[in-house]
Amino acid sequence: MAYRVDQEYDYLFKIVLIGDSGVGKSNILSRFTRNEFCLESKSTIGVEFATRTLQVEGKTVKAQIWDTAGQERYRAITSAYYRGAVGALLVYDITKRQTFDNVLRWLRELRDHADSNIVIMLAGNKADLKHLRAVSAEDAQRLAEKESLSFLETSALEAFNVEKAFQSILLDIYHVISKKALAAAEAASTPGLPQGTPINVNNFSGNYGKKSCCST
Ligand SMILES: Nc1nc2c(ncn2[C@@H]2O[C@H](COP(=O)(O)OP(=O)(O)O)[C@@H](O)[C@H]2O)c(=O)[nH]1
Ligand SMILES: [Mg+2]
Repeated sequence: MAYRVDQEYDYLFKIVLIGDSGVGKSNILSRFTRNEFCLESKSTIGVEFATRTLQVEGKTVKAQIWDTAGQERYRAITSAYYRGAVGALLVYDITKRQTFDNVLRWLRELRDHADSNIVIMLAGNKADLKHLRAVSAEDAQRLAEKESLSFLETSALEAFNVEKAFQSILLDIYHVISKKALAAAEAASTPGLPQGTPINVNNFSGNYGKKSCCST
C-alpha cells in the first residue's frame, strides 16, 4: 500500500512484522507506536496494526505496521497479511538460535506471498540480553548481505535501535517509490514510441498468416 493523499500525510506505507513467536514483534510495535513495553509474555496484544506518522526526507509518512495475532505459531499467516505490504521487519531473538535458523523460512514465505520489491530489514531483537547471546552479529550480518537485507540489532526493552530500524525501512521504501515515480514520469514525458527504422510494408505483403520461423 503506497497511496499518495493530500491532507494528513503524503504517503501511507504498510509494513509487516514477521518472525517466530516470542521474538518480540508485538513489543517492537508497542515501543515504536506507543513507547510502551510489556515484560509479561502475552501471545497477542490484540491489535491488527498500529500506526505512527513521521517525517521522511521532508515528506509526512504514515507507517501502518501490522502485527500477527500469534498465527506464526501455527504457520498460518494468511496471504492477506502480506497483501499491499511495501516493507517487512523480520525479527529473530539473539538468545534463541532456532529463531535465527528460521529466518530463511520467513524469507521464503515473504518471497511467496509479498511483492517482489518489498523492503526487508532483519532485526536481531533482545540485544539487551548479551549474557545469553546465541547468535553473533557477524553471522547475522553475513546472512543479511547474502540475502540483500539490511540488518540491525534491537532491544524493545531498552528502546535501542527500534526507531532507527523503522526509519531505515521507511527511507528505503521512500527511495523505491520515488524511483518508480520518476521512471513513470519519464515514460509519460517521452512522446510516442521509440523511433525505429522505417520499413516498407509492401515487402511483407505476401507473408500474412505464415509462420516466421523454422518449424514445418
Ligand atoms: N529482554 C528482552 N525481552 C523482550 C524484548 N522484546 C520482547 N521481550 C520479551 O519477549 C517476550 C515475547 O515478546 P512479544 O513481543 O510478545 O513477542 P512476539 O511473539 O514476537 O510478538 C515477552 O515476554 C517480552 O517481554 C527485548 O528487547 N528484550
Ligand atoms: Mg505477538
